[in-house]
Amino acid sequence: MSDNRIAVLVPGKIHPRVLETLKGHFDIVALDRSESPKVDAETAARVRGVAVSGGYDAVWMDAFPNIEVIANFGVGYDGIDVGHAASKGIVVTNTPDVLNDEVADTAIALLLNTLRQFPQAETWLREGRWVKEGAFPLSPFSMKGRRVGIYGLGRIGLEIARRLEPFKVKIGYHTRSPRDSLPYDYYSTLKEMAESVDTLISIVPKTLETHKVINAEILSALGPQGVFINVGRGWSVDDDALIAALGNGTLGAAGLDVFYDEPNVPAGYLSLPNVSLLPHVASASVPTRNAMADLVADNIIAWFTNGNVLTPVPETPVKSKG
Ligand code: A2R
Repeated sequence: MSDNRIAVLVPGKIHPRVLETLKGHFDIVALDRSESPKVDAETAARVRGVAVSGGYDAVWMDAFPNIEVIANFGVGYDGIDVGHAASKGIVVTNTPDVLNDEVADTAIALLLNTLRQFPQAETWLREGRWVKEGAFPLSPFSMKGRRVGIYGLGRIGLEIARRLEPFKVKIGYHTRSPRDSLPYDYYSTLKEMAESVDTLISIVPKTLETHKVINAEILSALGPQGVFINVGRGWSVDDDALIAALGNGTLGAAGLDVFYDEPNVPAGYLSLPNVSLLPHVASASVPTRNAMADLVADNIIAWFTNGNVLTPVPETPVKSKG
């Protein structure tokens, strides 16, 4: 470790490309994730930047008195205590936009898998059941004629809407503020949208307002032909209500890429035939994860070269270092 290079902390695991790039510019302080950091005061004082995947809390911020920037790997930054960062004048960055296409593609794939049961059909073939038992049963649902409501029409939600257009489905959305000049129906409440559509796609961030909002009432409004897709955060779903609705036919089917307490998936889902489950892979392709890794590193490099960052989160100030 050289004394005149800026030190950047990497707590826990991160995409290897982040480390490779940062090593060319900074000293890396790599620490295991634990409740509080185990580091000597001199090293702690040298750390001025953090590159992190999966969360960074107030205890870890306070343990390094000279942090200026925290770069999060991922567009969702709910794991970072941004309120605490803002109070200390620390800039937080995330990785928006570079994953929009991948996540939107995954949402459409998951929707089709859920409606048409393609994963189950492939298993049918692989297990030799096509030969022994004949054709795979007809899928109960189809994309045709669906009325789709998108909960969250931000950067990713808009890409999902655009991809849905060629499917000739009806498209609506719910956000707190309507977006200008879009050809989609706006609903001012989630409930109103759920009552008007039969397909709900959730792509909202994890915030206090979005906690378990996909509940029994919303699921029952979607109805027995209804399908729920989640590529946002598991936090937004009342799992007990969803498992019950899928089990008793209140809701037709669901496709989930995200869960409340990842990587733990409630056992209730695993035994249901009408849910399609993915292990949070929406952005998980080599090219997209490389782009996310580059943006993490570029934010830190930009801060220490120009005194600015590329993609700050709205809650933290972008103070120029002048
Ligand atoms: O409500 P608005 O007008 O701020 O619209 C945002 C919407 N949204 C909500 N809609 C209804 N009720 C809420 N309480 C609520 N909170 C936020 O979610 C906006 O349309 C959308 C978020 O869009 P972006 O900030 O552009 O996020 P992006 O990049 O689309 O990613 C969404 C989330 C991430 O936060 C991760 O959790 C996940 O997807 O990967």
